Amino acid sequence: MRQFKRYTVTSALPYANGPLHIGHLAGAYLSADVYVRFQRLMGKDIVFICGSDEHGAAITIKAMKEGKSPQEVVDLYHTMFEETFARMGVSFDMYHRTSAALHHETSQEFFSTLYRKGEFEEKESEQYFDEEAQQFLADRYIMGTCPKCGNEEAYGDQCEKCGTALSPTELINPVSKLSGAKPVLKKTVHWYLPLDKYETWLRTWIETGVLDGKTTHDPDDWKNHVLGQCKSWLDGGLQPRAMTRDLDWGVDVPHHIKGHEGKKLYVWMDAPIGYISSTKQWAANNKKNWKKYWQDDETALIHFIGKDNIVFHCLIFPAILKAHGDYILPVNVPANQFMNLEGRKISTSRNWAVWVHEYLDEIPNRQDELRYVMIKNMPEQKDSEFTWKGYQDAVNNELVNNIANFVNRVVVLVNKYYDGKVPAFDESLDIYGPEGQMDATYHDSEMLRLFDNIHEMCDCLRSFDFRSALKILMDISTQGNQILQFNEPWKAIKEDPDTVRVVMNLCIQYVAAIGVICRPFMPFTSDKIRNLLGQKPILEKGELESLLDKMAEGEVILKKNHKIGEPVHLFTRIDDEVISNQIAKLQAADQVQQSVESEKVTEVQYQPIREEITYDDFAKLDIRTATIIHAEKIEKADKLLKLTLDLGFEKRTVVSGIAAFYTPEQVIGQRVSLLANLAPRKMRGVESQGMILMAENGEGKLSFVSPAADWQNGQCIK
Ligand code: B3M
Ligand code: ZN
Repeated sequence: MRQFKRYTVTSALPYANGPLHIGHLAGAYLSADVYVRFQRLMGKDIVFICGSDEHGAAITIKAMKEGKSPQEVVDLYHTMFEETFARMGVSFDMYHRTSAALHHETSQEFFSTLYRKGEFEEKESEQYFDEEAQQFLADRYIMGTCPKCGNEEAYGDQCEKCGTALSPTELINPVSKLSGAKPVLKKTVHWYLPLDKYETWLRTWIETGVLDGKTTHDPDDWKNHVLGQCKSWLDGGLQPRAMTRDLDWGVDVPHHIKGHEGKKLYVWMDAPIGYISSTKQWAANNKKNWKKYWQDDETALIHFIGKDNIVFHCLIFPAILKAHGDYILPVNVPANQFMNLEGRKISTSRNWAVWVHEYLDEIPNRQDELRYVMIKNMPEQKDSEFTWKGYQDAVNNELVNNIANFVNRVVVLVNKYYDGKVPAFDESLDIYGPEGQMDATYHDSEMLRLFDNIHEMCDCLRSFDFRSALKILMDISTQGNQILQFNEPWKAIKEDPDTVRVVMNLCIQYVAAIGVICRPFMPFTSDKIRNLLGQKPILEKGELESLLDKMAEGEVILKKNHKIGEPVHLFTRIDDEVISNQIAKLQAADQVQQSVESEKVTEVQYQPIREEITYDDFAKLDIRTATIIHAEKIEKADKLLKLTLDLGFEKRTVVSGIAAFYTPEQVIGQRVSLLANLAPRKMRGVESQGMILMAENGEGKLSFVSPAADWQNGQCIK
């Protein structure tokens, strides 16, 4: 991405209706924080904006469920968000909220401008209405089956399964979330944004980066999955979208507009304007001019979001901004995909999540460990996965064994050999480098390598490739360890103290560099390293830029005789117990959920009885008792398991379509009934010698049909 004079970076405003989980962090917050901290270190003029999204059905439905007022709900979570973000080191310049008066004014002004310019189409239409609750049912107040993918839990505004934007009238079998009633259609008037009319310029802008004949950005800088979603929306044809709702919680339609009574702004109209009102508040607090950050071509506007918000940030909000006329459009929307947890989609309602505030309380003082693991697994291009085992391995094998070990060894040795002072060395000294080649200036060439690597890391950060950037940081630390390992100063100190001076000076420069370049990813660790080196904490005011300038001049980072501090451990190992506690906690939440679900009275569905057969037809089936003694997944077949069955007199291989319901571990030892004289059949290259009988319920779930536990294998079932 080209360089800009200033940057306005936003993270999606989280709905203030429940605590933050790691999926939120991985999506819109850590990514933005890494980017912003980096640009600050490069001396850029940048503002990092966020706040709570306090309107919309997400809030009022939560309030209704808990018997609270919407204001009580948003107050609770807004405070909690502020605290959690701060504890995690997410360094917003402003964290605002959409219930603030400044936001109401700002979004009303915006609406008025569009109204005055004649951008809206005022239309009467029939919309779903809940007669019991006496309320129109837009967005999340109504649920039904998605016409695109068949998901039965699609909302009136969007299907979260396939990402399609919906309107309530498209839902199949709609039901009111308020009363559970079947809604009726009723007439109402709303103001629509005619997205269909903007389609041409939106397509040109998305596909070529050209807006009103001027190039604003390079689409090649955008992530493929983001462009892909935008194009598929455009190809599907854009529809006018109502910007108002019949609700009593939200921003009032400005009162000078005829027919405003009982109407509020659509939450996706007001929430993105929240970025602007948040910037206004920041500017007011810091004596800045907010307009420069939103209305100047030399400002890069960048939205960090999760993939479910792509259409709103790439098409709808840009359309709103352009319709207003005074605003810049985003130069990039580096959306992330989703992070799964232990093999399953994170689910708030099912409590299948790692809640950030609980992590901070239960595994204290390990913010950077979580940041590290999240960034390492950031779902930048595709969905990714968080597992507790992976977390433990990354901390123990990478943070402890690599970075902490390197920094600690260097600090210990500098204290031991040179009384904690950075050693001077003979700059012309010839020593062998790690590759074994003769190198006249070993120190110089290793510093140059460091310099090149830092540059490469910066390029990755600029292009939103945070995983690769983090990898380079770790590689630099690995190189530091290799320098130590290769030269073994602890052995050479007696015979060759001159070489050891070169090596230790070099290593302390590496540590000093790491103290700066780890900052975007692990700010708390940066503070620790700087403290350890007797340096002032980083203020994120161009420190990386000046470090690179210094290195380009061939200067060292820490001057000779600079006094460093005593060694401390940057990271410590995570014990097995911490991990097993967290896994047990997830499993417990899952069990509670399962018992809640089994208590739900679902309407049992019965299949009709099939065509009559004779006893002879039945007698042809040879069904035997058996035990599953081995099970494994079949590659690239997510429904199939390859099983080995013990029939007493022989063993059989059977391929069974039960993988959606059982893991291999769950079925080992399971007693089953096997149709044993079914002709063998090849599935995915494996010959299946029989079929296991399963009971299937109305929801398509499967369960084994088993003989008593003490029954022998290989017996006939008749
Ligand atoms: N609150 C949706 C979400 O949290 C919404 C984002 C608003 S960004 C302007 O996913
Ligand atoms: Zn769908």
